[in-house]
Amino acid sequence: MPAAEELRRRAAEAAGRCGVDLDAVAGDREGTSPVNGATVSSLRWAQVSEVDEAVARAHAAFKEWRLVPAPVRGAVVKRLGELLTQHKEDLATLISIEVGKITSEARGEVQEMIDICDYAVGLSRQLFGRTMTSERPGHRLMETWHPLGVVGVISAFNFPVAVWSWNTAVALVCGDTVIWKPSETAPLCALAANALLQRALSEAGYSTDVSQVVIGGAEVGEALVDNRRVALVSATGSTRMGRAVGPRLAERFGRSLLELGGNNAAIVAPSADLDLTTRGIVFAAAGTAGQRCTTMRRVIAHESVIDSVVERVAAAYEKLPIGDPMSDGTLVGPLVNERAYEAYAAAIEKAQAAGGEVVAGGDRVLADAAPDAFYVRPTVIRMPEQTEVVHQETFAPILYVMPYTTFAEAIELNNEVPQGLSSSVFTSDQVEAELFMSAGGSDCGIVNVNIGTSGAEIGGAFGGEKETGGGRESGSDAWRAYMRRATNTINYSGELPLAQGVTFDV
Ligand code: UN1
Repeated sequence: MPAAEELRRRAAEAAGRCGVDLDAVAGDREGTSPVNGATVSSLRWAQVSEVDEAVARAHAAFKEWRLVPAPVRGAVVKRLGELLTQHKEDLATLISIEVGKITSEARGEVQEMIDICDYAVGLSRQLFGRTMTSERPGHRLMETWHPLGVVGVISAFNFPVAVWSWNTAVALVCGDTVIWKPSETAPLCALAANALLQRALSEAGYSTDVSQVVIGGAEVGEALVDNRRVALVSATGSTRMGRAVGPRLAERFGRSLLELGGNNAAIVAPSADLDLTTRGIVFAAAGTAGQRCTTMRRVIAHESVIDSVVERVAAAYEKLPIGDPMSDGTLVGPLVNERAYEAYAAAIEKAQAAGGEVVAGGDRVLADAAPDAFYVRPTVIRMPEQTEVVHQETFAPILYVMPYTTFAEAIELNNEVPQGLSSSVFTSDQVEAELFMSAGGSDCGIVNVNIGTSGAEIGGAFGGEKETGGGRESGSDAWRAYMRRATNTINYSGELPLAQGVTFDV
């Protein structure tokens, strides 16, 4: 395990290279690394009054930014993409240090940021509205999309920077300004990413108030949610957080974009290619130490293949290297904190009490080498059925495996949980694949065939249904959430015919 001093120094250097002035943001709120429990940052948290000041500045900046032509805004996002490319290693280092991601996945997260910048640059020339046929002669009917306002972004620890970038790159080309409340766990990541964007803004001669970050706890997020000048809050986190945020925004008719819990399953059909299936399951279930919202938490395997699936996955789990996420070859880093470990241990206990059999993992490791960190073995539990604990999202690497007999039953089990983010089917039977993707199939926002539940590309819309919150971010037409639509009717007839055939002659 790296020494505490070493981590602190590497984090400070990486943040400094991205343009963070650590002295200017210093304070007494300590941030620790899940890698070894060491303190890696000491920062000042914002007061609620400072959030309102930031919103006022963002609102003033919006009045200018919304008038900048979208492709010109796109050029700023293009520059952000270049700066992210230059500082990919710095950001990846900060991600590994603050949230414990292995190097390859930390780099992947930064790559996802670069990808969304590319996407948003293209989008900046494609914020299309439609032209509709009018029912009246000599009239044109069309819609125009306009910037919405100040967007609040609340992000979680597990994708400490990518989630911000999906929202921000798109929001910026849409003409919005952004205030970001990052996870308390990853303030340096946030300061570093935002410093790069502020540099891109300054270079192009725009106000840095277009993109601000406020470091703090739940009260900072609440202040964004309650401020009437924040037009949209995009919040990623637990369903519990979403339950608090959604109604508060609705109360003031603010827009919300919620990305909440997942409880993602893969169905493994008798015709599945079991080598590919095993690899798909292991990355989705054990990757990121089970801490993605898209992590695979359930396998629903046909009774004829379940033994073989369990055996293969358990064998692969035996070989997973667990440890320092920044050392070569590690595939499983730490859990984010002690609370996450407690939730992991409690879920395993509950599953066992409900008749579950632990067939791989199930315990903490490296407690001697890193007593203040929480490394666990990814766990596979064979369950007799989909019991209560299986309905819950435990943010840790626990995979429950259940049997099915008919494909219809497998779909029922997939849809039975309260969450609806991601889902997969492993099958070589085209009819099953089509059924799973059909109206009567998976009820999730992401429905995959022969790949796992995690690791979505930015080109598609990302999000899910039911307790996942219904929001969509990233690609496809998700940009519309960040704009307001105006319907325009233009009369060039020289007459004044009324719609619906109404006459009103005076
Ligand atoms: C999350 O865990 O909050 O599909 C997002 C994926 C990533 C995003 C995960 N592209 O796994």
